[in-house]
Amino acid sequence: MIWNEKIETMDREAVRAIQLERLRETMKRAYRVPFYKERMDKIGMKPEDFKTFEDLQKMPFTVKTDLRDHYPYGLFAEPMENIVRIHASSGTTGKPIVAGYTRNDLENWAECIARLITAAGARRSDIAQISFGYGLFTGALGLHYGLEKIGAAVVPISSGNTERQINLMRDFGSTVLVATPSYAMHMAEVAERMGAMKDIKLRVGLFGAEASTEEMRAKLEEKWGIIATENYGLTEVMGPGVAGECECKKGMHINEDHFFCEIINPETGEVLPEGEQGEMVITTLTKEGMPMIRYRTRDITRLITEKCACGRTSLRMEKCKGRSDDMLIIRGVNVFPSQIESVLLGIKEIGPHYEIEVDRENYMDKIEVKVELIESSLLDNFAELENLRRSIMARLRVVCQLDIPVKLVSPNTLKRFEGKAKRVVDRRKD
Ligand code: DLL
Repeated sequence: MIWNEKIETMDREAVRAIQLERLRETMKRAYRVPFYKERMDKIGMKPEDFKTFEDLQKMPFTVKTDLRDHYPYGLFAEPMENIVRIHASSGTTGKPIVAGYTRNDLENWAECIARLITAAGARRSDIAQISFGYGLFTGALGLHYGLEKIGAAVVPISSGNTERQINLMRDFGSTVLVATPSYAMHMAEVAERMGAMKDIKLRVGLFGAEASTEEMRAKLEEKWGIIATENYGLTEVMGPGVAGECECKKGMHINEDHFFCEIINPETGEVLPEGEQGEMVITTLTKEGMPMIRYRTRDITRLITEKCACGRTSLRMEKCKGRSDDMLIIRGVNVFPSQIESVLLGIKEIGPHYEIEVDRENYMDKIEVKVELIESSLLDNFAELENLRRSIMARLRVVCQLDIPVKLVSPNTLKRFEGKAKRVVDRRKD
C-alpha cells in the first residue's frame, strides 16, 4: 500500500520541478534569517536567483556549530507567534540543537511519517507501541503523529521500564514496535527471559535514530518474528521522516518533495556524482519554522537511483555506514563501528551487545572490543574460549584491516541502552 500514490510514484521530472519551485520559496523564507541573508548577500544572490540546484550549490554549508552559535532561536524564520512546537537534541557536547515548527511543519511532518510507516507495512488496524523516549527528542512525537494520521492505535509508553514494556506489549497486543534497534534488541532479551515471546503479536518494527547493520536487522527479525525496517532523520531538518524503508528493505525512500539531498566528499566538500558514497547534505524544501540550507549531516551514505520494486519513484538512501565524526582512526587506519558490529553479530557464540574502547598509550592508539558470550559455561573452557577469541579477531582483521584485541565477558554484563546506544568509549578525547 502507498500512502500518497500521487506524490510517491511521480515521475522524476515532476519531482525535480516541485523541488525547484519549493527551493525558491525556501530561499525567500531563509532570507528573513539574518544568518542566511548575510550569506546570500555575500555571494551576491537574491532569493529569486536560485533557479537551479547548481545555484543552490553556491551557498556555503550549514553546520552544527552554526545552530549552536544561534542558540536557541536565532535560525527561526517565523516569529514565535507562529511557532507551535519546539524540539531539541542534546548531542554530546555543548548547547542543544533547537528546532521550531509551525502548524504547517507539524502537518508535513505527520505526512512524511505516514508515508514511510505505510511503506514499512504499518496499517490503521495496528497497535503501535512507541518505545522512544518522549520529550524534546523528535523520535517519539514524530512517529506518534504519523501513526495517528494513518489511524493506528498509538501506545505512547516511552522508553525504559522494560519488563513493563513487555507486559503491556503482550496485554495490549502491540503489533508495531517503534524503538532504536539497540533498545529493541534489549527488549527482546527481556521478553525471552520473561518467557513472553510466545504471546507477543508484533509484526513490524519501525527502527531508527541510530546506525545499525544488516546483521542487527537479521537478529531482530529472528528474535521478534517481525519485518524490521529502518527510518532516518535528524532534528535539524525535522526529526524522523526524512526517509524510510519499504517492505523491500533495499534503501530508505527519501521524501524528496520535502528534502533535497546531496552527497559530498566529507574532506573536500565537493559534490559527488550520483551513486557515490559520501556525506549527506540536506536542504529543507517546506520547513517554515526553521529552514535549513545545505545542512551537513555528517552521515555517510549513498543515494540509490535504481527503481524500487515497490513502485515508489523516489531516490533512496543506503543504510548509513556511520557518521564521519564517529569514524575511528586507529594508528592511521579508518574504522567505522558499523564494520565491527557487522563482524560481531555474525558470530553465533556471542550476543549482540559490545563495547569499543579506544585509548592512547605512549602515543600509540589502542583499541579493544568487549563482547558478551551467550553461554557462561564457555568461560570454564579456556581452550575453546581462546579459539573463539582468535577467530573473532581474525574476522575483524579481514574486515577492518587492523588487529583488534577482543575481550569476552560473561552474559548480561555490558551496559544496555533504552535510547541511542553508545558503543564507543574514546578516551583519547579526554
Ligand atoms: O534521531 C531523529 C530520528 C528519530 C530518526 C527516530 C529516526 C527515528 P537526532 O537525535 O537529531 O534525530 O539524531 C540525528 O541520528 O544525524 C544520524 O547520525 C542518526 N540517525 C538517525 N536515524 C538513523 C538511521 C533523530 N536510520 C542523527 N541510521 C543523525 C543511522 C541514524 N543513523
